[in-house]
Amino acid sequence: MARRSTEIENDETSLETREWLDSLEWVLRNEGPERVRSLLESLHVHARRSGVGFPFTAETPHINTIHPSQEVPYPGSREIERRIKSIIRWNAMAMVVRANRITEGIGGHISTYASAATLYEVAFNHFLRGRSEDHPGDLVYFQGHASPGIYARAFLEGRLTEEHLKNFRRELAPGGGLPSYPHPWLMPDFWQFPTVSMGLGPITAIYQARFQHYLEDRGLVPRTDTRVWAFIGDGETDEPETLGAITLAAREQLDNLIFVVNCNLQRLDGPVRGNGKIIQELEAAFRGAGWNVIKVIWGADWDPLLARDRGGFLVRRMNEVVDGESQKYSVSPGSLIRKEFFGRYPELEKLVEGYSDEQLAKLRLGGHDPQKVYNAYLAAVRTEGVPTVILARTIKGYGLGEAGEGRNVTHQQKKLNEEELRDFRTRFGIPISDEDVADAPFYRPPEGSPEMEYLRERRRALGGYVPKRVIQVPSLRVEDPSVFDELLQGSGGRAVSTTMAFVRLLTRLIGDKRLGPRIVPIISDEARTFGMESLFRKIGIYSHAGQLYEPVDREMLLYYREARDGQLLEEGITEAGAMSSFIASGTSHANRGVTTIPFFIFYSMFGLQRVGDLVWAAGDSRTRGFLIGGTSGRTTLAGEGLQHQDGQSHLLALPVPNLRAYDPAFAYELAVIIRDGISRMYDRNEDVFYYITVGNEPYAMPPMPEGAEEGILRGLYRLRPAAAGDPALPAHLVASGAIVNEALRAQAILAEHFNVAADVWSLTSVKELYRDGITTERFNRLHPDAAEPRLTHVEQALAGAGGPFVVATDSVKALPAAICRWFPRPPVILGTDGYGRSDGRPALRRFFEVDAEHITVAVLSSLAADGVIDPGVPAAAIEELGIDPESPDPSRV
Ligand SMILES: Cc1ncc(C[n+]2csc(CCOP(=O)(O)OP(=O)(O)O)c2C)c(N)n1
Ligand SMILES: [Mg+2]
Repeated sequence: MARRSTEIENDETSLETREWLDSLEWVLRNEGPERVRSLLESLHVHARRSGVGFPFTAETPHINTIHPSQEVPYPGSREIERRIKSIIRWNAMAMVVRANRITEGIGGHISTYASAATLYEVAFNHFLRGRSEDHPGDLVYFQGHASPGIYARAFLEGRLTEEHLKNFRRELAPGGGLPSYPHPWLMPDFWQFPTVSMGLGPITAIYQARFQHYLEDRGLVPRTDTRVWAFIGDGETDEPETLGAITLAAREQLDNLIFVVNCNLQRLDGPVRGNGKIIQELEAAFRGAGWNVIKVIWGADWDPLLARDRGGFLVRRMNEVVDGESQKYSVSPGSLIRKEFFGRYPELEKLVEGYSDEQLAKLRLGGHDPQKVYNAYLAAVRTEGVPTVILARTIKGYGLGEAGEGRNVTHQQKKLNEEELRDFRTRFGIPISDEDVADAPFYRPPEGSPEMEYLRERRRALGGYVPKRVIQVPSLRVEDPSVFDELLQGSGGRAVSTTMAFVRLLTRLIGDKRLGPRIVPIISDEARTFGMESLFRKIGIYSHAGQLYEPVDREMLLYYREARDGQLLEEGITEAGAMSSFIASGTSHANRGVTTIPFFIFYSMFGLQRVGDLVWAAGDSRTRGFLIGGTSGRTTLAGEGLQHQDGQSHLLALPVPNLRAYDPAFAYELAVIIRDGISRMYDRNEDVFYYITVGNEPYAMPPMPEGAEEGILRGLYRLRPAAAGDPALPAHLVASGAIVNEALRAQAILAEHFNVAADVWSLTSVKELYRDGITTERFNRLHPDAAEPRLTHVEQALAGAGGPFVVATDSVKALPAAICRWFPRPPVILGTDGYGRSDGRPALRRFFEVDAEHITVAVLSSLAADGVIDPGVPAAAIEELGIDPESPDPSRV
């Protein structure tokens, strides 16, 4: 095995190299690191100028960033902290083991927290500030799968009971239990950030840190040193969201942001980079992006070895061992480590001559060494001007021994047998007897014990418990309710789009004295698309750096104005980033004690479809705010074709429980919906958020019909009753968004040419009707003995309406199909299933069969099927209206 590397021999041990190194050492000792840096820089420049090229490297050697000489001593009691940590380890493990005994296969994770315990405990005991009168507290994104450890700590702190722990992953048990992962929806006083969909924690943490600067720069909160901590898995860094926004963090100088990546080298199935080195790879990525990178790879046990490694053999060996091999060494006996790791070079073998095999097996890694972790955190919080990432090397399943430590199966390990429990107990010194250990009882030290006193004192000193979600904000209303009037009164015949109406309303709202400053418009490079560029000048684009250049369009009225107190968040082309800002803003009432009102306006096709998981996380986070899906409607967005024409976002909004979704046709509908939204979210404090689609088709906006408001909010109202046609030939046209205009046109055709008296209904929200419908159905199902069954809103609205029903929408047919069982009879549904096409609106509506002519034929065909009119009538109408019955089925071509 032993191999003498000629390369090393020639380099590290050659006389010439030694002389250079000795000189460097002398300079370091006598003149300090600054001088060393400057000398190396000069050498580098000189070499370059002499034509010596250097291969690019963004990596530093695979050793700790902080040299032992730069460390400060540990400030706390290592011994008591170790005991507290051990107890938390035990309870976290016991929670999972017990849950799986009660319900086979209920899941849970032992090994993730086992590897991260030191990373968390050092932070809890010395860094994470709780929210108090004097400080808003730090914002901490816990790794989702580490939740057993966070619960176990809260149990010691007295914030959770034994009952809670017993019912981990059994929330539906009597008395309630604990959710598997961090969910503010399920524990609104505890969890702040849903992190378990991997990648969402990191990206939302970055935008959270930026949003903290935004709030401070705009003077909405006092400037503080609140920090955002994100604990992340190394496997999680594979998610594009994890690394996708790290350049923003550096560009924005987010020194209030700290990433802690738990580099246990494993993910669920196996090694993160078996054939490579994840720590080095991440170092390069973060350094390249401009972050301060602190590697915490080796524990203090390695310091003397590194100090004696004069020839650089140890560092070389550390650099060359790939992660798959490292993982193996971390669970191998000392004899194997001696043979395979140190045995590679005779100098290394010699280095550990005085070490027993047992000592070699116990050489601790950096992420398990509180001294190293403390110093990394200290350096991170002292860093100015750039964000910090800590790459901490740990062992997955640390302490599980044979039950899974460092094994590829460890992520899924949920059961420990009696012997394994006993070993765990003994290893961590938990005072549980041999008789009791098999039951995996929870353990809390008695009140007054040094552990409890210490734990409480530490949290007191740091301002209180973490995590904790607190809401103490006054409700918020518009100062001037007349801001909505303009939209309610209609456009006076002028053709405008609902998008234009929205921008008008937003501008008015921003001008409102009370509400205005709290509004946070968010854009992902589409402000001009939606005609919002006037906001650039008016309220400014937020930039922490201000504007360091004279914009090219400075002469123009609406120039691109960036400002430190700018109000608009122009995120660039990142819907995921913009959604993260939306969440940060929409939860600022809970996380920073100030209400802000986000309006994120985006291309509807690149919203729920593209960042649906972030929308789900927004719901879980109890985010309040408005998502505005612009240019929606498969046939309303002309020209853009297959990739842009959205006919499904409302269907995707349907399953998000607290998301209210509206598809208004007219400006007044929009005004009523937004007015109600503001009232619900900021005055009545409901944890809902809104998805409202707007279109870019201009048409005259009518004034609001008398008494329409309730129907608009419920989702359906009679917009225009039939004014002509034979009352004995009734029909009902139900339409949403811009297709309402097609229904109105069909109403006229039907009356004029076919004597049919059709009412037109505006369907503002399928989702509201659906929610009401399933709740009503459920009540009736469970109360069969009630005097009267309850009626759904659809049933109430359409009661007594005779004749056929045709529903026409710019969405897929499955959307209105969700509510059609409450119609007096099954309606004909016209919708836009299929891939879009690049063409104008009339051609698109004909192609997708949602135009007035198709609506007309649908009514006539229904009447013929009812036997009310002759089948020849619709057949002739198909001909007369220019419809080709043999045209291709748009849902299939
Ligand atoms: C988006 C997403 N995909 C998959 C999962 C399932 N999952 C849960 S944990 C895990 C592995 C985590 O590995 P790592 O990030 O390294 O964390 P560790 O447990 O090793 O600390 C996976 C794939 C998830 N939670 N989210
Ligand atoms: Mg991992």
